[in-house]
Amino acid sequence: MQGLIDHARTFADREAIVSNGQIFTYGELLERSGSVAAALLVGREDLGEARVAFIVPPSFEYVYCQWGIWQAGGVAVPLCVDHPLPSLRYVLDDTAAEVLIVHEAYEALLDETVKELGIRLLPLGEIPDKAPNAPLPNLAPAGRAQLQLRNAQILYTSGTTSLPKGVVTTHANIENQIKTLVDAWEWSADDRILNILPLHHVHGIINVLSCALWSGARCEFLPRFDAKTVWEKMASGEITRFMAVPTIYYKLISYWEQQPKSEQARLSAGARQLNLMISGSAALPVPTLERWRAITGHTLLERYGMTEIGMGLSNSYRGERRPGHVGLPLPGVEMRLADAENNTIREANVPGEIQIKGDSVFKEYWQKPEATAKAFTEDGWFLTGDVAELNDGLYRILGRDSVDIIKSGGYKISALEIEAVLLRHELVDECAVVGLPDEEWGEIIAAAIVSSGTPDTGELTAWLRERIPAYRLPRRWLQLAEIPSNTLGKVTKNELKKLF
Ligand code: MCA
Ligand code: AMP
Repeated sequence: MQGLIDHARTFADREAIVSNGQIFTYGELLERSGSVAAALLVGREDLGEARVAFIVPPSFEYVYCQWGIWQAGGVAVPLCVDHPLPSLRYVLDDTAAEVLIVHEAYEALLDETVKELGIRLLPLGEIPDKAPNAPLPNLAPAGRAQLQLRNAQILYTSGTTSLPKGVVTTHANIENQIKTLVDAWEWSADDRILNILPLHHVHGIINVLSCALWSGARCEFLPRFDAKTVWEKMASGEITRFMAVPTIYYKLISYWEQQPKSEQARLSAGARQLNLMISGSAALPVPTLERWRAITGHTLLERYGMTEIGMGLSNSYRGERRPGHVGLPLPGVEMRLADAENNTIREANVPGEIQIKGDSVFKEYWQKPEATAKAFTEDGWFLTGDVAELNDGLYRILGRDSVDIIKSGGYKISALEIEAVLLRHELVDECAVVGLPDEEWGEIIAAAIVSSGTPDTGELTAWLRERIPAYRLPRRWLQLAEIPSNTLGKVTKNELKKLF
C-alpha cells in the first residue's frame, strides 16, 4: 500500500512497532520490507498481483511481510495462525497462492500441502535482514487512478454460503479505509496503541495496525489476548488508545472485578489516561458499556463495519456516543436503509437493510462473479444484510436478515459451513446450527443433530477441531429425533433455538 510506505519514509526514525520486547523504527520496517520484496521478486519487475500468503504471528515480522508483498506488487493473503490445516489449505488453494511466507512454527504443518499445491515456500528465516539495492516496482505507472483497480489484499469472510469467500480490496480501497478513520478518530503521531486482535481481519489489520502506521504512531503487539497483560499495559501509561470486540471488554471487566479494591483503583487510574477506547465487530451490550464507563471513565466509542466495506458508521470522537447506537455514516461513506424491494427508507424508526457505497467498498469476491453480482443492487449499493433504524438522529443496529450468520467473540461464523462439515461425520444423519444469545460471546454456537447412533459430543468436538477453527466449534449440543422444519422442509431455526 503505497500511501503507508510513502508516509513511513517521513517517519524513518520514529518508533513503529513493539513486539517480543523489542522496539522497531519505521526505517527498520522499510528496510526489512524491502528485503521481503526482493526475496519475492527474484529478478521479476513486478509480481503483477500474484497472491502471496503469509503465516506469521502478530509481530514486527508480520508487518514487514505484509509491506514487502505490497511493495513487490503482490496481493497479501494473511493466514490465521490458529486455523487447522484444512482451513489453511482452503485459502491457499482458493487464492491459487504463488508463494507462502512461513514462520518456522508453521513449516512442518504446511510443508506437505505447499508441495502438493505447487506453491513456493519462502521461510521467514531465510529472508536477508538487509534489502539489496534493487529497484521496486511502480505500482501505478499510469497514474494514481490505477490503484483503484490494483488488488492489494484478500481476507476471508464467512457468509450465507457454506465456504468462506475471499474479499478483494484494492490499494485505493485500503488507503481510503485508513484515511477515513485517521481523520474521524483524530489519530496523531504521538498515539501508542496495543494490538491484541487477530491479524486476518479488518479490525486488527486496518483499524489498529494500519491507522497507527499511517499516522506515525506506535503499535505494540501481544501475541494473543490476555486480560492481565492488557490491564498492566493500560496501567503503565505506555498506551494512548485501545480497540477491541465486546467479548474482550467483557473479559477485562471480569478480570477487574476479581481484583482487590486497591488493585482495582490502580488499574482504573491507568485506563483513565487513554485518549480513546473503541468497540466494534459485534453489538456492544449497553450493560457492558455502562460497566466499562463506571470502571474507567471511558464511554466506549461504538462503530459498525464489515470486511467488505471497512468501517461504515461511527459514533463521534468529540460529540455524542450514544449507548446501543452506532452513530452516523463516516465521511465519504454513502449509506441508506432500504426495504425488501430496495426502496430507500426515509422515515425514522423504520427498520431496513443497511446498504453502502463509497471508495472503501471492496472490489469483488475472489473469483466469484455471481456472488459479487448478488451482493450489489443494480445501481451499486452493497447489501450488508444488517438491519438498522434511525433513532433520534443516530443509527441503531437491530440484527441481521440471515439466521445462518452467527457472531461469536467478534468472529463472523456461517452456520452452513459448520453443518456441511458435521454432515461428513458418520454418526450425523441430519444437523442444524444456530447462534444463541450469550452475555460474554455475543452468541454461542449450538448444534442439533439427528443420529441413529449415540454420538459423544466430546468426540464430535474433537473431530471438528481438526477440521474447522476453534472459534467455530459448537458449545451446546442437542440430539433430536427430528430437526424442526416447515411444510416446505426448510429448517425453522427460530423454533430450533427455543429447543435449546
Ligand atoms: C473461544 N472459546 C469460546 C469461543 N472462543 N467459547 C465460546 N464461544 C467462542 N466463540 C473458549 C475456548 O474454547 C477456550 O475454552 C476459551 O474460550 C479460551 O479460548 P481462546 O481461543 O484462548 O480464547 P481467547 O483468546 O480468550 O479468545 C477470545 C477473543 C477472540 C480474544 C475474544 O475470540 C478474539 O480475538 N476475537 C476477535 C475477533 C476479531 O478480531 N474479529 C474481527 C472480525 P476452553 O479452555 O474451555 O477450551 S470483524 C471485522 O474485522 C469487521 C470489519 C469489524 O467490524 O470489525
Ligand atoms: P465481518 O464480516 O467479520 O467483518 O463482520 C461484519 C459484521 O459484524 C457486520 O455485518 C455486522 O453484522 C457485525 N458488526 C460489526 N460491528 C457491529 C456493531 N457495532 N454492532 C452490531 N454488529 C456489528
